[in-house]
Amino acid sequence: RPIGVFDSGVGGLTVVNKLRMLLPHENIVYVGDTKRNPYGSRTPEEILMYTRDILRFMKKQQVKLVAIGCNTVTAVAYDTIIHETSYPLIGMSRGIQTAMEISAKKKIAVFATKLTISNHSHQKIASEIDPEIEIVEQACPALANFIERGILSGKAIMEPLRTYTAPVVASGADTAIFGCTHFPFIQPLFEALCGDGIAFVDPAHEMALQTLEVLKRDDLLNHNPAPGYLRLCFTAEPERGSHLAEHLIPANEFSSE
Ligand code: DGN
Repeated sequence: RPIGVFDSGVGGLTVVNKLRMLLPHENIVYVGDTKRNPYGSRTPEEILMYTRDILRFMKKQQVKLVAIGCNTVTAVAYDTIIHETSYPLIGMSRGIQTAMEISAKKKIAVFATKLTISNHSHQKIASEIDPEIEIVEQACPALANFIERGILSGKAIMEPLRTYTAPVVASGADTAIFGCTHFPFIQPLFEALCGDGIAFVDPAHEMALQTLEVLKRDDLLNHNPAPGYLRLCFTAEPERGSHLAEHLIPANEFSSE
């Protein structure tokens, strides 16, 4: 049985990449909701509805676990849908703990969609663990659309990125977390603008580790020695999505069913 991963578009492929590095024998069914993205400017009610649609599809695929490759869904829908699935559901919220471990100044920036930021989800988790932690929240509404169009460098994307990174650099944060799964695809741009003073955390890494833990715990690991397949599904323009995915998934890792 496969693992399901989904996102509003191609962003969740950063999660797929981490999963395939750590769990190369697992089969993966990926859903990119290209028909309804970006999720970042939707309402929580809409996100919940889209998530339920995708989870119905995942159930038909007989998934053994779903990894939510989207921070926006994790922020606004996870607490509800966790009660509605018969298989384990992994969200993206663990990465903030890693960021807290590495931030000497206890000042962490979160780059995310508008909806994730207005939900303050990173802030809530962090201050429960350490009330003294300071979270610098930065919405980046323009970025996901560029990445969906395959634009990962150049003046057009650098301009809004400069606007988003400037206040974070000025804040003195020493650590930043990618609060949107699209952003690790442009990590070099973030790093170029933020300089050496800010270390970046990609929560997809923690998510992959957590997936491994849960698969082991529930005795769900795939012991077949062959490389797992990756099946990509997009709710609109599937050819464009698959074509873009080929560029976003390391070449030697790419094999779809
Ligand atoms: N990639 C998604 C996230 O992690 O929040 C959402 C991107 C979007 O739809 N704007």
